[in-house]
Amino acid sequence: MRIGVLNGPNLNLLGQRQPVHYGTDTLADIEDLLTEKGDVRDLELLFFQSNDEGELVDWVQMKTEKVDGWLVNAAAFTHTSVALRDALAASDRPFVEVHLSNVYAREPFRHNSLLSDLAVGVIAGFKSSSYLFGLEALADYLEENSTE
Ligand code: CA2
Repeated sequence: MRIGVLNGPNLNLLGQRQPVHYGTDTLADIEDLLTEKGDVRDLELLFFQSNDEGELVDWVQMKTEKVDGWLVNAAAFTHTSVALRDALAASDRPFVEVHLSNVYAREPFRHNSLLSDLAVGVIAGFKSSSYLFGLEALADYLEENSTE
């Protein structure tokens, strides 16, 4: 199975600031952890990060036919992007939404997600482990719902 791992704005700064919310792992560290887990679960992972909403939408459109599902941390676009929501909905591929921080313990504007009602599930608050839990959950979901 192939999974697209989508990371939104400012996540390229991980490891440099705000460790209380986001931990100390860099995005490259997280991608390495996911690759290790992917090898164990026989998953091929495609990674993409952008600070640009249109680039994220383009990537979803471009990779849709190549992936079985998505692991998504849309960062601030979680709370604002109808365009990314529409792109994920149009892709018709299941996705798990992940967040490093516990968004529900933060400012009220972070409590609303434009993606979560479309997601298979949401994992938040476990720093880089949120991605690992999310990948496990998505792989289990895809295996259980495979038509092959
Ligand atoms: O907790 C998460 O994973 C978030 O998706 C992270 C977003 C935030 O807007 C969401 O509400 C929750 C922010 C990512 C910014 O990442 C930074 C990393 C290091 C330094 C500054 C920002």
